[in-house]
Amino acid sequence: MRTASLERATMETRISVSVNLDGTGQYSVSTGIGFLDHMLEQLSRHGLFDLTVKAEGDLHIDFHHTTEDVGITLGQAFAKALGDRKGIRRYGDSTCPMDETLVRVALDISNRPYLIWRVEFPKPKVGEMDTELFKEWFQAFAQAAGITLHVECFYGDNSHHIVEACFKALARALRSATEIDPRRSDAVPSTKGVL
Ligand SMILES: [Mn+2]
Repeated sequence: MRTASLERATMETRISVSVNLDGTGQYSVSTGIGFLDHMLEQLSRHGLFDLTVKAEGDLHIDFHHTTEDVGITLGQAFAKALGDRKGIRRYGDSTCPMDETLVRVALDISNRPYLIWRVEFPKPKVGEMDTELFKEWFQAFAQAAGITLHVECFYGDNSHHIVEACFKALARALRSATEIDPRRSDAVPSTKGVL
Protein backbone atom coordinates (compact mmCIF):
# COMPACT_ATOMS: atom_id res chain seq x y z
CA MET A 1 0.00 0.00 0.00
CA ARG A 2 1.41 3.38 -0.98
CA THR A 3 0.32 5.26 2.11
CA ALA A 4 2.00 7.44 4.71
CA SER A 5 1.08 9.21 7.92
CA LEU A 6 3.12 11.98 9.46
CA GLU A 7 3.00 14.41 12.32
CA ARG A 8 4.94 17.62 12.58
CA ALA A 9 4.98 19.96 15.54
CA THR A 10 6.79 23.25 16.02
CA MET A 11 6.22 26.28 18.24
CA GLU A 12 4.12 27.67 15.38
CA THR A 13 2.03 24.75 14.13
CA ARG A 14 0.89 21.21 14.91
CA ILE A 15 0.03 19.20 11.83
CA SER A 16 -0.96 15.63 11.10
CA VAL A 17 -1.33 14.27 7.60
CA SER A 18 -2.12 10.95 6.04
CA VAL A 19 -2.17 10.16 2.34
CA ASN A 20 -3.07 7.19 0.16
CA LEU A 21 -1.70 7.60 -3.36
CA ASP A 22 -3.99 4.88 -4.69
CA GLY A 23 -7.18 6.23 -3.22
CA THR A 24 -10.48 7.39 -4.60
CA GLY A 25 -10.42 11.06 -3.65
CA GLN A 26 -11.85 10.83 -0.13
CA TYR A 27 -10.77 13.60 2.19
CA SER A 28 -11.02 15.09 5.63
CA VAL A 29 -9.29 18.46 5.71
CA SER A 30 -9.25 20.98 8.52
CA THR A 31 -6.47 23.59 8.62
CA GLY A 32 -8.39 26.46 10.19
CA ILE A 33 -8.08 28.31 6.86
CA GLY A 34 -11.23 27.87 4.82
CA PHE A 35 -9.75 28.62 1.43
CA LEU A 36 -6.74 26.35 1.98
CA ASP A 37 -9.12 23.53 2.95
CA HIS A 38 -11.01 24.14 -0.29
CA MET A 39 -7.75 23.82 -2.28
CA LEU A 40 -6.53 20.66 -0.52
CA GLU A 41 -9.92 19.10 -1.17
CA GLN A 42 -9.37 19.80 -4.89
CA LEU A 43 -5.99 18.09 -4.67
CA SER A 44 -7.60 15.00 -3.18
CA ARG A 45 -10.67 14.86 -5.37
CA HIS A 46 -8.94 15.53 -8.70
CA GLY A 47 -5.78 13.58 -7.88
CA LEU A 48 -7.71 10.62 -6.48
CA PHE A 49 -5.55 10.76 -3.37
CA ASP A 50 -7.20 9.96 -0.06
CA LEU A 51 -6.17 12.75 2.24
CA THR A 52 -6.45 13.60 5.90
CA VAL A 53 -5.02 16.92 7.00
CA LYS A 54 -5.42 18.41 10.44
CA ALA A 55 -3.57 21.60 11.34
CA GLU A 56 -3.57 23.87 14.33
CA GLY A 57 -1.46 26.91 13.70
CA ASP A 58 -0.78 30.42 14.93
CA LEU A 59 -3.50 31.96 12.80
CA HIS A 60 -3.74 34.91 15.21
CA ILE A 61 -0.43 36.09 13.68
CA ASP A 62 -1.30 35.40 10.05
CA PHE A 63 -1.75 32.38 7.76
CA HIS A 64 1.88 32.13 6.69
CA HIS A 65 3.21 29.49 9.10
CA THR A 66 0.20 27.23 8.77
CA THR A 67 0.14 27.41 4.96
CA GLU A 68 3.86 26.72 4.62
CA ASP A 69 3.95 23.94 7.22
CA VAL A 70 0.95 22.18 5.69
CA GLY A 71 2.86 22.24 2.37
CA ILE A 72 5.97 20.79 4.05
CA THR A 73 4.12 18.04 5.90
CA LEU A 74 2.01 17.06 2.91
CA GLY A 75 5.11 16.99 0.70
CA GLN A 76 6.91 14.77 3.20
CA ALA A 77 3.92 12.43 3.29
CA PHE A 78 3.88 12.14 -0.52
CA ALA A 79 7.64 11.43 -0.54
CA LYS A 80 7.24 8.78 2.12
CA ALA A 81 4.27 7.15 0.39
CA LEU A 82 6.20 7.06 -2.91
CA GLY A 83 8.96 5.09 -1.19
CA ASP A 84 11.69 4.03 -3.66
CA ARG A 85 9.55 5.38 -6.53
CA LYS A 86 9.67 2.08 -8.40
CA GLY A 87 7.35 1.71 -11.37
CA ILE A 88 5.94 5.25 -11.30
CA ARG A 89 5.34 7.25 -14.47
CA ARG A 90 7.50 9.99 -12.89
CA TYR A 91 6.45 12.81 -15.25
CA GLY A 92 3.05 14.43 -15.36
CA ASP A 93 1.46 17.52 -16.77
CA SER A 94 -1.96 19.05 -16.93
CA THR A 95 -3.42 22.16 -18.50
CA CYS A 96 -6.47 23.15 -16.54
CA PRO A 97 -9.06 25.73 -17.57
CA MET A 98 -11.39 27.34 -15.09
CA ASP A 99 -13.75 29.72 -16.84
CA GLU A 100 -11.54 32.60 -18.09
CA THR A 101 -8.35 31.18 -16.51
CA LEU A 102 -5.84 28.71 -17.95
CA VAL A 103 -3.04 27.15 -15.89
CA ARG A 104 -0.44 24.56 -16.78
CA VAL A 105 1.44 22.37 -14.31
CA ALA A 106 4.33 20.18 -15.47
CA LEU A 107 6.22 18.12 -12.92
CA ASP A 108 8.92 15.52 -12.48
CA ILE A 109 9.09 13.34 -9.37
CA SER A 110 12.83 13.68 -9.60
CA ASN A 111 14.03 14.02 -6.03
CA ARG A 112 15.46 17.35 -7.26
CA PRO A 113 13.17 19.94 -5.73
CA TYR A 114 12.61 23.02 -7.85
CA LEU A 115 9.76 25.45 -8.28
CA ILE A 116 9.04 27.67 -11.25
CA TRP A 117 6.09 29.88 -10.36
CA ARG A 118 4.78 32.12 -13.14
CA VAL A 119 1.52 33.09 -11.52
CA GLU A 120 0.26 36.58 -10.83
CA PHE A 121 -2.89 37.50 -9.00
CA PRO A 122 -5.08 40.52 -9.76
CA LYS A 123 -6.11 40.72 -6.08
CA PRO A 124 -3.96 40.51 -2.92
CA LYS A 125 -6.49 38.25 -1.16
CA VAL A 126 -8.84 35.35 -1.77
CA GLY A 127 -11.20 34.93 1.13
CA GLU A 128 -9.10 35.85 4.14
CA MET A 129 -5.94 34.46 2.59
CA ASP A 130 -3.08 36.48 1.08
CA THR A 131 -2.57 35.32 -2.52
CA GLU A 132 1.23 35.56 -2.05
CA LEU A 133 0.96 32.55 0.29
CA PHE A 134 0.19 30.14 -2.55
CA LYS A 135 3.71 30.40 -3.91
CA GLU A 136 4.90 29.56 -0.37
CA TRP A 137 2.69 26.47 -0.30
CA PHE A 138 3.86 25.22 -3.71
CA GLN A 139 7.50 25.91 -2.80
CA ALA A 140 7.19 24.02 0.48
CA PHE A 141 5.38 21.12 -1.16
CA ALA A 142 7.87 20.78 -4.05
CA GLN A 143 10.83 20.98 -1.67
CA ALA A 144 9.53 18.42 0.79
CA ALA A 145 8.15 16.01 -1.82
CA GLY A 146 11.30 16.15 -3.97
CA ILE A 147 9.45 17.34 -7.05
CA THR A 148 10.51 19.57 -9.93
CA LEU A 149 7.39 21.65 -10.29
CA HIS A 150 6.57 24.21 -12.98
CA VAL A 151 3.39 26.22 -12.61
CA GLU A 152 2.34 28.77 -15.20
CA CYS A 153 -0.82 30.80 -15.53
CA PHE A 154 -1.29 31.78 -19.17
CA TYR A 155 -4.18 34.14 -18.43
CA GLY A 156 -6.94 34.75 -15.92
CA ASP A 157 -8.88 37.57 -14.28
CA ASN A 158 -10.24 36.04 -11.11
CA SER A 159 -7.86 35.22 -8.25
CA HIS A 160 -10.07 32.42 -6.90
CA HIS A 161 -10.10 30.76 -10.35
CA ILE A 162 -6.34 31.20 -10.75
CA VAL A 163 -5.48 29.50 -7.45
CA GLU A 164 -8.03 26.78 -7.93
CA ALA A 165 -6.79 26.00 -11.44
CA CYS A 166 -3.24 25.75 -10.02
CA PHE A 167 -4.34 23.13 -7.47
CA LYS A 168 -6.49 21.21 -9.95
CA ALA A 169 -3.68 21.11 -12.51
CA LEU A 170 -1.30 19.98 -9.77
CA ALA A 171 -3.75 17.25 -8.79
CA ARG A 172 -4.10 15.93 -12.34
CA ALA A 173 -0.37 16.09 -13.08
CA LEU A 174 0.52 14.46 -9.78
CA ARG A 175 -2.05 11.75 -10.31
CA SER A 176 -0.48 10.67 -13.60
CA ALA A 177 3.11 11.05 -12.38
CA THR A 178 2.54 8.96 -9.25
CA GLU A 179 0.63 6.21 -11.05
CA ILE A 180 2.30 2.87 -11.58
CA ASP A 181 3.14 2.29 -15.24
CA PRO A 182 2.21 -1.33 -15.96
CA ARG A 183 4.92 -1.49 -18.66
CA ARG A 184 7.56 -0.41 -16.14
CA SER A 185 6.54 -2.80 -13.35
CA ASP A 186 9.42 -2.94 -10.89
CA ALA A 187 11.94 -0.58 -12.48
CA VAL A 188 12.95 2.83 -11.17
CA PRO A 189 12.28 5.28 -14.04
CA SER A 190 15.82 6.61 -14.33
CA THR A 191 18.93 5.44 -16.20
CA LYS A 192 20.73 6.15 -12.93
CA GLY A 193 18.74 3.34 -11.38
CA VAL A 194 17.72 5.53 -8.47
CA LEU A 195 15.54 8.55 -7.89
MN1 LIG B 1 -13.71 27.30 -5.76
